[in-house]
Amino acid sequence: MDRQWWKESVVYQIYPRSFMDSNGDGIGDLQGIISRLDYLKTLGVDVVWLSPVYESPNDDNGYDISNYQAIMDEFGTIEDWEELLQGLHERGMKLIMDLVVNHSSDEHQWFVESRKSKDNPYRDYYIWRPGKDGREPNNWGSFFSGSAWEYDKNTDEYFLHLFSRKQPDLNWENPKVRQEVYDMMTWWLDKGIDGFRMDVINLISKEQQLLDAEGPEGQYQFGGKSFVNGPRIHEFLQEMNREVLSKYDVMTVGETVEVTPEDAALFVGKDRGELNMVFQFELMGIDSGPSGKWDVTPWTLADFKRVVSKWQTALQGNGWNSLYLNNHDQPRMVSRFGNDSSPELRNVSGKMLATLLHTLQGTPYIYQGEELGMTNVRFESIEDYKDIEILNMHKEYTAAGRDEKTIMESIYSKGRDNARTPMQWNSGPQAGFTTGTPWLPINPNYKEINADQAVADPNSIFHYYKRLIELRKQHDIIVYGDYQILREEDDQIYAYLRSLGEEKLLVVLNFFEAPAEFVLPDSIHFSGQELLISNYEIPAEHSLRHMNLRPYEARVYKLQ
Ligand code: TEU
Ligand code: CA
Repeated sequence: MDRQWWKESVVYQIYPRSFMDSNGDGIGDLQGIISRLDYLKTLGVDVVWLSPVYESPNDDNGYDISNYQAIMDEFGTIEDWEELLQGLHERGMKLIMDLVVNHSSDEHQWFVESRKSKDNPYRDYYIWRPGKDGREPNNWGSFFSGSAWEYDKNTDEYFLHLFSRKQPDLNWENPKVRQEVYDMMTWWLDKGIDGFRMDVINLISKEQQLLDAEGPEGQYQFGGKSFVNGPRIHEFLQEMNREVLSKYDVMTVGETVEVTPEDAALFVGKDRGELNMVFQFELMGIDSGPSGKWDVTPWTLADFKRVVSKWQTALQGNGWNSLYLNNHDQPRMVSRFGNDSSPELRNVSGKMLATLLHTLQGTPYIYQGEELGMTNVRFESIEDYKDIEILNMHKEYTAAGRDEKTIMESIYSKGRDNARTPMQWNSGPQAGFTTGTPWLPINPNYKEINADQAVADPNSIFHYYKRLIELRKQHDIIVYGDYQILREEDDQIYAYLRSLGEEKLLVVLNFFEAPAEFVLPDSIHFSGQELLISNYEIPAEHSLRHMNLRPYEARVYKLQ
């Protein structure tokens, strides 16, 4: 068993803008986080992943960085950051920072220089190309609508931006860029951080001809073939590991869009010398239709189980999974995969989903508010939304003549602001998040759904998460056990075994509101059983051979 602290950890993601405001400007900040560290300690998480807090014009809420070694004014000072790091370490928690180096902000000094002239020493820090026939250099579309190229009149060339036009892609072919990144990483690591989450890290290597993507004339296309897991990606990551990461006891998780388990094994394989784990997007795509995330289609448990099982088995013994259903880019999981139609169903379905995430093989990631069962939001007007991805989509679809109601329904289902409404701390004004006006409106359900209520209620989702995290510490099998799905064809129940030596862990999850019967395969023998956790009261005398499961019922047994 290859024991590693990052395999045994539970990570909690903080989106600083929406976590806790300490100075009444309606924007979360570092001192706000510091004031909530005991809450995190009570929950029992081991690592905090802090979304970007660096200087940024906030075109993409901090994922557009203008100074990698300075703290955004709105969030506080580097002294506040040092205090946060110390506060976490004193409580036995670790801190990983967000590394956003596929692109910088266009207000970064490097880009300010680069756009000055074609022979500026920083020109090749970015990807500049002349236009073609009076148009962009190729037909690639941006993740945030429109072209992935922006014309810059001053030097009569275009620069590449896979995301917003204020997020120019860095040119990783340039060894000076790579060295700048490694020096910056070393600066943060020498301050004592415990690792990095790496933003779209598998996009940094582009094939150099920058060829058009296939697709009908006159439409922007996803150019993924030219930059997803590009030609030099493993060379770059192995160099980053050799030059920087290998010198520290750190945890790394790469955000890798479009990866398959086979690709992932090349990033996280034990002897690859690259990353510890990656965030895959396949599971996040099971409710997207052919034209992408806004083409909302119903997901099926068959698809859900197929994807999770594939990843569990593909990385078994050679790599490691990250386990998540929520983050700052995804809608709230209890609304998307659970049931938020009533407090009772939200409670049991939130606990069922948590049981899945904390009993699979891999490191679980909790996104702020997930432990409270926070839900999606429905703002009446597009004016209330702030996310650039939402606003650009709304503009593009409106211009294309789509009707407002359909557009808003897509935003209600999949918009990133679902995850970015401020943390709901209590039932007081502005949910205790701020004494001012929040940068994004609070979800109106904060009076029922908030941390004070959850911590006070032993039957809350919060205390269920706390118990799951404790179990992880008590039972190696939860971390290191092999995974084997049971009753794969069942379209309502997700059941699986984890095995480690003679021990077995049986997990049985009813994914829906309808009651369901589960019959344990005869092939599973055991002499003793211990119920470790369930989201319902289970009568002391009950059979494991045949279970009648209530709505969203989850059960975890240790079998001897
Ligand atoms: O996200 C990368 C990414 O692919 C997301 O844009 C995702 O595909 C999309 O939002 C799904 O709705 C990372 C960051 O997590 C995201 O917040 C940034 O906007 C993006 O990179 C650019 O830095
Ligand atoms: Ca503030």
